[in-house]
Amino acid sequence: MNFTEMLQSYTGKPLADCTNQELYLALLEIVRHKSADKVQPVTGRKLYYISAEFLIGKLLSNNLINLGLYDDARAALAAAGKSLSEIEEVEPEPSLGNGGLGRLAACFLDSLATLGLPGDGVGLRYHFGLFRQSFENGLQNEKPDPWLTAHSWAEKTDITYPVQLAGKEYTARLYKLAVTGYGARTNTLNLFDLDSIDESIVHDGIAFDKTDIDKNLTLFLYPDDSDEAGRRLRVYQQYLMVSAGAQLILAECAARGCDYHDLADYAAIQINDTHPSMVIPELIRLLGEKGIEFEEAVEIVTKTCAYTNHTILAEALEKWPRAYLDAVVPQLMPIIEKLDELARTRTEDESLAIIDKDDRVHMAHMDIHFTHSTNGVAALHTEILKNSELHGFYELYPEKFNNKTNGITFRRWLLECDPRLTQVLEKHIGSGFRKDAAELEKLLAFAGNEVVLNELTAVKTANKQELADWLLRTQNVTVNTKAVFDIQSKRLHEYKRQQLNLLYLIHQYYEIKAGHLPAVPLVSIFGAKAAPAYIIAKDIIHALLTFSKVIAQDPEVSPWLQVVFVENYNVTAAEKLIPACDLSEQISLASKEASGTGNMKF
Ligand code: 26Q
Repeated sequence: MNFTEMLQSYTGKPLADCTNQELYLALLEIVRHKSADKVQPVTGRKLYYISAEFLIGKLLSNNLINLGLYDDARAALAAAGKSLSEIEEVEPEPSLGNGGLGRLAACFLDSLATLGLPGDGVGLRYHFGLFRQSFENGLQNEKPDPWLTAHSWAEKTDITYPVQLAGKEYTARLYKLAVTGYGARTNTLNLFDLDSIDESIVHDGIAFDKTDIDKNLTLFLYPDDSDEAGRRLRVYQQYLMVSAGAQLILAECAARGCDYHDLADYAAIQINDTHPSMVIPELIRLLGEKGIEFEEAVEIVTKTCAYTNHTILAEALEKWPRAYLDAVVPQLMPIIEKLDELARTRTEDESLAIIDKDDRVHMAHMDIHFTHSTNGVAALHTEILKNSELHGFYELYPEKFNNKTNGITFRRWLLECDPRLTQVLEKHIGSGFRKDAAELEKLLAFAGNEVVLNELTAVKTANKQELADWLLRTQNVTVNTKAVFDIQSKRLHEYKRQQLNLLYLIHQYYEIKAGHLPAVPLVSIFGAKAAPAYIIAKDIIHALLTFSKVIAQDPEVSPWLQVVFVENYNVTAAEKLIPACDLSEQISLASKEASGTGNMKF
C-alpha cells in the first residue's frame, strides 16, 4: 500500500475531498499504528524520567519525521492539492510546561527513543496547558489553553491506582502517549489524570473554584510564580503524580520478575527538579507495605533515584510548610521525619537538615541526602553548586555530585523547523548529524568557503521572509526583512534581563533621534510569557509594548528600529523564530542561568 492508499483507508474518501481536520485525524491514526510496531521489550534497567512538565509541542510532523514518513506524507497530500503545513495548523499544541525544564524533558524523551534506550516519562495530563497569552491595551492577558480534543495523542488506558489525598481516596488513571524515536524504538510518556475533572468550573480567564479537588486537580499546569493560593494545590498535584508514578514503576518491575529488594537493577528514577521529590518518601512507604523495613527501603530508594537541579535561585527551591504536608499527605510525614532524623546522624550542620527550625520541609535537601546522584545542567552551574550554593552537601557527599550538560534534539530543532538549512548541511556533510550532533563538526572543513557561506546566507534570507509572512498572517505586523533580526525569546524573568535589552533599544532610539543612524536597520523581536502573579515581569511587557508603539508612530525612527512582541510564545512560535534569527540574545545575569537551552537552538 502506498501512502495515498493508506491515508484513504482511514478517510474513506478521496483525499481531495477531505478537510484538513479529517486528514489530520487520518495521519494521527497512521502514526499511532506505525509507532506501536516499534515498541520493544525492556531488558535490564529502565529509566523513569519523572517530571511535572513535558513541553512536547505539536507531534504530527515530529512523529512523521521520526518514523521516516514525512516526505511520503507531504508528497501524497500535495498530489491531492493538500498542504501538510496547513494540516499541521489544525493540531493543538500541548503546552504542558513552563519553559526550559519542561522542554528538556521532552528533548530527553526523543533522544532516549532515538538511541534505542528504554526510558519512559511519568507526569500529569493537565487539561489546560500554560495559559494562552494575548495583549490588550499594552498588557498581558491570560486565557485557558485547552489542548485535549476527542482525538488526542494521549490514549486512555484501563490502568488505575488509588491515591490518598488529605485522607480521601482518589483514582488516578493512566494515559499513554507514544514517543517515537528517529528510526529506532517507541517509548511511552505516562500521564496521570482523574476521571472526575470538570473543565466547566473555569471562569474569568484562568480563575477557577479551588475547593473541589475531584474537579480541579489536573485542570491546570501551574505557572512558575509565588502565588500562595496556587501553591497548596501544587502539593496535591505533585503527590498524585508521584504516588501513581511509584505504583506504576513497582507494578512494571514486578511484571518483569523483579524482587523489590532488587528494584535498582530494574529501575532508575530521575527526579526533574524538586517537583517530584515526594517520590522518595512515597516509595519508602510503598516498599514498607510490601514488607521491607525502613532502613533497607531507604537504601533501595537511594540506589534507584537521582536528582537534577535546574537553578541556584533560592526562591525557586521548594520548601513546603510542614502544616501543608500534614494536611495533604499525612501518610508521608512520619517517613519524612525519620529521614530528617537519619540525615541528622550524618551531619550536625543545621543548614543541611530536611526539616528546618521553622518547620519547613526542604525538598532539595531530601533529594541530596536520599538519592545517589545530584547533577547540575551545565559545567559552570555544577561548579557553582559544588563550590557555593550546595557546598555543605558537596563536602558531605562529594561522590554524589556530577554534571550533565543539557542538550536539544536536532530532529525537532533542525530537521523539522529548518528544512532549508538541513538540506544545505546534508549536501555537504551527509545525514549522520540527524542522529549524531557531533557530526556537525564536519562543517569545520568549510570554514571560510564562499560558496557554502552564500548558501547559508540564502537559507537565512528565505527563513526571514517566512517569519515575516507568519508575523503578517498571525499578528498583522509587517517587518523589514532587510533588517537584522535580533531575538530574545524565553520566559519573562528579571534575571533573564529583558529589561536590559529594552534599555539598549531606548539608547538606540535616542541615537537615531540625534541623527546617528545605524549601519543597518534593526528589528528587535521578543517572545515571553510572564507568570500571572509576577507584577514586575508584567510591567516589563507593558514597557516593551508601549515603547514599540512609540517607535512605530515616529517616522524618524521607524525606518531604522522596530520592536515586535510575539503573542503567546510557545514551541510552535519558537520553531518559526529560531530559523530566522540573525542575533540571539543570551544576556541573563551572570551565574543565574543554569544552562539555557534556547541558546543551543539558536
Ligand atoms: C515552582 C513553584 C510553583 C509553581 C511553579 C514552579 C516552577 C515551575 C517551573 C519553578 C520552576 C520551573 C522551571 C524552571 C526552569 O525551566 N528552569 C530552567 O531549566 C532549564 C533546563 O535545565 C535550564 O536550561 C534553565 O537555565 C533554567 O532556568
